[in-house]
Amino acid sequence: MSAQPEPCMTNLKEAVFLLIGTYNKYASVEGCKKTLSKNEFKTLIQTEMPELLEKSTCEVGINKLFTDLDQNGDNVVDFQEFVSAVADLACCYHELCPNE
Ligand SMILES: [Ca+2]
Repeated sequence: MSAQPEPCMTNLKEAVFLLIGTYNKYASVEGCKKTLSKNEFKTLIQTEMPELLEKSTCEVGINKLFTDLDQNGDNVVDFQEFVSAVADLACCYHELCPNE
């Protein structure tokens, strides 16, 4: 599936396509283009969400995060595993930024 914008783009659809496009951008760098290797995952986190990791424990943090996300233990993070983590993250941010 290509992440091409649709004619009737809403904010939510745009967010979904952005999520897909961001995943695909990093997943397509090496090996299987549909999954994130540990290297691709590391680049994604360091580029898109550097605040998730303390600099002093960066490598340890990346490994732990990768292991946590790789739910089926096949040593790659597929899109479903990635989206599941993003959903958890969205819940955290939602708690931090209540709709008042
Ligand atoms: Ca996996």
